[in-house]
Amino acid sequence: MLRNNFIAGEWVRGDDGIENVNPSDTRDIIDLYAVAGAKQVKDAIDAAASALPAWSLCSPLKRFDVLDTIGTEIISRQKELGDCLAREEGKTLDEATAEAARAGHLFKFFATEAYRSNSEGYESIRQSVELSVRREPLGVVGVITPWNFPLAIPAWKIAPALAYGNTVVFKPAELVSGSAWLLAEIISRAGLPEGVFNLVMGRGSDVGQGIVSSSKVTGVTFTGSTPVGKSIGSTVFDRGGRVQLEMGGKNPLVICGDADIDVAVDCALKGSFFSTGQRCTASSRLIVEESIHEEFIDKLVDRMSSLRIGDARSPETDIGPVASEAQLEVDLKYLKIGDEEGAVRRFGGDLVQSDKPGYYLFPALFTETTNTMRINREEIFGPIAAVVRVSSFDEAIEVANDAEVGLSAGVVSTSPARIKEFVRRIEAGMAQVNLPTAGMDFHAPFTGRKSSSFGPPEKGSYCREFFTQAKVVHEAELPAINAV
Ligand code: UN1
Repeated sequence: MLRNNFIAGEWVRGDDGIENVNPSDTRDIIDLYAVAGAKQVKDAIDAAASALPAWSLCSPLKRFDVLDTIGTEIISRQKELGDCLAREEGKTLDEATAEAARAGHLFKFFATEAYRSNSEGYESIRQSVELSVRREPLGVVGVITPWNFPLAIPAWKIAPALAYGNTVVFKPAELVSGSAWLLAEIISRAGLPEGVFNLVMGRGSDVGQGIVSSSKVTGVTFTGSTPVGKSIGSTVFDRGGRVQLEMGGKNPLVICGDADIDVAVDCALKGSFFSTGQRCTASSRLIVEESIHEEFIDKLVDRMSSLRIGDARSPETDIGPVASEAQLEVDLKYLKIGDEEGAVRRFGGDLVQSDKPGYYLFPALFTETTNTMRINREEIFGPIAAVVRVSSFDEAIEVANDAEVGLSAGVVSTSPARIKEFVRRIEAGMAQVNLPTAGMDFHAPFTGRKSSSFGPPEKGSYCREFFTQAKVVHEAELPAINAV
């Protein structure tokens, strides 16, 4: 069955269709999804622009109701949504169901934020002048999302966009059209006026480009790779629009000599390999102090050897397949680069034989690596981690900060003083203490430093800075005699 785009309140056929393939079993075609042509992208943007004036003025109660309704339905259908997500993206059923629930809670969080986008008053320094800052919606927002969190990331961009009075043109990654379509279908029945929310599926090179380059799209919020983000950023900047970019990570997990070894191994295992390592918050650099280095590696390899790699929807599976053939090629390329750079392939990295044709790769651990190697500098986005041995805590921080990106960073230690120092000195948007570098609370802001992020943080109340624009109003009191 062809799943259509949603434009101006109608489901419309695409110019073309893309088959969505299950990475756990490539014989399984999930469905056929419409690809929007240039005219449909334009129609969606026009519909969002026409719907903007009324939606931006509608009561916060209406916005609350719509977002809360969406959140409730997502939460009540989390198993079904999680099943679709696991089937098309390859994360395990538990991870996928938890992501669906997270998406529902994000809608509910932003439902309440709809009441908080109000103006603020200040005391003027001048007598008889009133000073206020109004929060007005940004306008038409282009939402461009990646394949690795097909429900949560769209939720944390679409929900605040709507809560703060914007209209939306949503372009999901084509690899995960199934989850995006289900989400859009739920949104389409929640009571939004036509044109407030539009779905256009298809490739970044044309559908994404159409959104990014349209002068009617006031702002673009994007999560994905650093090169694509930078290119979107400069296109939107050149035409005077606003961008919010969440891009790559090369997240360090510092294991101090005083760490609880079981906590350290658990954080590394989950942070590096769960969700098949396909998270921009994954721990890809394990920076380990000398005194604990051997013990940490032995125990991590021990835990890795019992990981079960298999069909994402089988209850026995710990790690699902790589999401696509293209991503598997990237992973294999970096495994080769690591071997050629002289890193020791201590464990894993082999293709896993299965009775199903799927993209199964055993998680890999490199040891004896240096921070200058490409495997420690470039984002791989796969189940591959590298250990860098350091001789002191100071050196650990130096290595952790020696990166072009600064998204998430973790420390495992039992020393309150070291933890404090790590949190103070680490150049990252998010610091995780005795926790994996991935996995953030849904109501907290999400942000990175250096090349990881551009623009105001996502999520939490902080994203209001992106989804609204300030208008500063100085108003003189009229002399009593003239006031009507
Ligand atoms: C998380 O680790 O909780 O694309 C979420 C990503 C991030 C989301 C990570 N933007 O991996």
